[in-house]
Amino acid sequence: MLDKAAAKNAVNDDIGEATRLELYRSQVNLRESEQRAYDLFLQNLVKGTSHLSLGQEAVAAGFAVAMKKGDLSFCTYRGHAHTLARGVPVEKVLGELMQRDNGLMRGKGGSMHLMSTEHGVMGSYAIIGAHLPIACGAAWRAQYKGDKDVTTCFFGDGTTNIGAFHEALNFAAVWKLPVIFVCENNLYMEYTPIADVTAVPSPAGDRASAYGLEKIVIDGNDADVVYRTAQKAYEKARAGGGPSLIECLTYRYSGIRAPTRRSTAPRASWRNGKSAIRSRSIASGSSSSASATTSLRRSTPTFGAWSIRPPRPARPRRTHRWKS
Ligand SMILES: Cc1ncc(C[n+]2csc(CCOP(=O)(O)OP(=O)(O)O)c2C)c(N)n1
Ligand SMILES: [Mg+2]
Repeated sequence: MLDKAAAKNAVNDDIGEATRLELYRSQVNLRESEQRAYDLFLQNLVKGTSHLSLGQEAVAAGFAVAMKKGDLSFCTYRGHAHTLARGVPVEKVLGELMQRDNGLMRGKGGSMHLMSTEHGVMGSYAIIGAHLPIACGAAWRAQYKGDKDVTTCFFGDGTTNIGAFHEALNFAAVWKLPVIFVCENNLYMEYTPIADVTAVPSPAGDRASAYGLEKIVIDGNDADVVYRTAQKAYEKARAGGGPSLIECLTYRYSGIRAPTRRSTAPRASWRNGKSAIRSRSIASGSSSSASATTSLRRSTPTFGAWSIRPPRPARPRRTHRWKS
């Protein structure tokens, strides 16, 4: 039989129940918001394209919970989760995807251009690698002015073979900038397995030593691990210890963009992003994941087509056909 008291002591260590619940809530919020974006896309209510990060929630939640107010974050075209995790309301993000006036950019930017300076969200960048040098600039400003904020820059594994990645890391290391580079390694860059086009097994981690940085490769699907790693990196950066490069191993359930799907083969080896949180919070006897989910649903705003769930198509639309 499960000894709840023992489990509580073992689990609620440095993280504690309140933070663990925050991590869990954030992941549920991200998962459900992205699922909603997917549904709206299938209803043809999202214009243009939409890059989802279903399955990668633990990275966004773990870092955002570890950040302080005033910290800055930069992300790619796959930026819904990173924007929501910083506290931007879901109706603003989905409104933007639907080109509504209530959207974050009043409907003028769309999925790939989410930004909210008020929340420290410094933009989503569609050009691979373009935002890494810009993140260095933000961190340089903090260093120059003696501000204590830290900048976080999220990017994919494919970005590690782009020149700007290496230039930014070198620059950040030379100047000891308060910037954290976070590589979300989901195994693929568009349709290409990253291992087929990269000289080293860990696309970010194995490059760290070239810039005098520690190799950090973590389970990016475990929010506890992400949160602890992020906290350490933020403490180091705030103390003037310079940049960190963190590779988070994760897996995206959907294709490069809605509504494409991915092969299910590698999926089995990847845990659901929220299962670690759910099992820990139940084992520790803290508020159950079910009640967290229920209260989250209760507080979820409804707007427009929010409650409409269309029937799933039997097969996803094929957007790519390889020539033999
Ligand atoms: C400089 C540049 N080259 C090519 C592209 C086209 N492109 C869009 S997404 C993508 C794949 C990026 O893969 P990764 O960095 O692993 O991020 P993920 O999509 O897996 O999150 C590419 C090549 C681009 N946006 N910018
Ligand atoms: Mg990738």
